Amino acid sequence: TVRALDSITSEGELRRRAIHVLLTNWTGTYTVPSRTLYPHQWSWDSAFIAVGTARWSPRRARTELLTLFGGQWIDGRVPHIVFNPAVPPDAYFPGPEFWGARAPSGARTSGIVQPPVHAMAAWRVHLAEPDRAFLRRLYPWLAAQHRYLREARRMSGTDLVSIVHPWESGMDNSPAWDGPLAAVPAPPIGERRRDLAHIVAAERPTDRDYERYIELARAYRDGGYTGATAFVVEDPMFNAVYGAAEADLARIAAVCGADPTPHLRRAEEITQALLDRLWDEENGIFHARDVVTGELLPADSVSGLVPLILPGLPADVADRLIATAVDRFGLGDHLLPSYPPGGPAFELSRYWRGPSWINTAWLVLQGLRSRDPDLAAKLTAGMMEAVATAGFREYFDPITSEGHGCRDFSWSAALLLDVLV
Ligand code: 2M8
Repeated sequence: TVRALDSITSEGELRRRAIHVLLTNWTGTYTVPSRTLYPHQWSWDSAFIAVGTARWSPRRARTELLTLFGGQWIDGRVPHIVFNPAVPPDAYFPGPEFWGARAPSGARTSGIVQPPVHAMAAWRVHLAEPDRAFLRRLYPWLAAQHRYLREARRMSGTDLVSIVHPWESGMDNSPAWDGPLAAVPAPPIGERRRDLAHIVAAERPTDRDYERYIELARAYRDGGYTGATAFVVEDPMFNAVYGAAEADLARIAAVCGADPTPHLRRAEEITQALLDRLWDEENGIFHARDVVTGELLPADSVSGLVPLILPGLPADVADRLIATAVDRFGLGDHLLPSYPPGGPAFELSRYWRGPSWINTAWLVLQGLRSRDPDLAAKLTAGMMEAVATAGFREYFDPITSEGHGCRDFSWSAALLLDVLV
């Protein structure tokens, strides 16, 4: 299948174009996800960007991660946005004035987090060009990031961590959040949305969604960025990434001369807690749990497949997840959608409610490679075909690969570079 691509675009050409996108979006110290829609530094974007950037400039990849951690708070949290002071404050909503937060470095930031893919990224950057001094510098910061999650976010009292805002999941308007969001009040926010200046409304979250996002963020901010909000959820992807990152932290610790065993133990505990609390045996997928009501949330999403990346996931669970990915998400036939095409909430082009995204495909790929190399090759070919057809768009129609969202989107370029190697 990879060969079929020759007729569309050669691998060398794709690589050249991907590097061009990353060069265009590089600011000197980090890479914007998009020049138009997302003009600041985003937390998990930077981790994915570092993975791909390491394939052509390991030095830049190290700078990308070190810059992001320049926005880390005293309590260890890595904010989901580090604002660029050179960008006009109204270029993105909600901007620095809304969040009203500063890191000890002086950087203006948001106050919520995103999936902690950073230790996974740091390890891959090190593999691309071993640099012990880099890992030694980053390791305490990564450890603090994880300590924050462990100490402030184990809100059910188990080994799983909770998110307190849909933006923390990275999958903002996933159908999985429809239930818990319905309970959140939604006062009008006026005309402040900036995203609609760049992208058609049909490809973005709705105004109702935004009203709730702002209400939740306001309440969390007014509580001093601690405690719960009306939205407290244990998400499979967030926790799977957190567990896989602990396993990579163990590798990083070993290189730094620190003790890897606490990280390995935590990776096991997180894996076990995912199985105990989020595995839906009947449906063969992980589902998010609403910590407010205690209920499992019924919507399938690609988030529920990401636990495949956990090294300690039992083989029978992994086999069932792969079967679900094939049967309900069409893995093997087309690029992995964010929500199953046969599901009641499916939308072809609306953001996280159906379209395929390169980052979630890449995460699942990390778990598939050792377990099912043939399917992994098909998924890789699907990723390449999507960008060869549509360019480095933000997301793609899972069936036709038509591109949606912004153009020249950094993680689509970066993760393509990673899989092209
Ligand atoms: C999207 O989220 C931001 C808010 O954080 C937005 O809609 O403005 C999501 O796709 C998120 O996963 C991503 O990190 C961010 C920047 O690419 O955009």
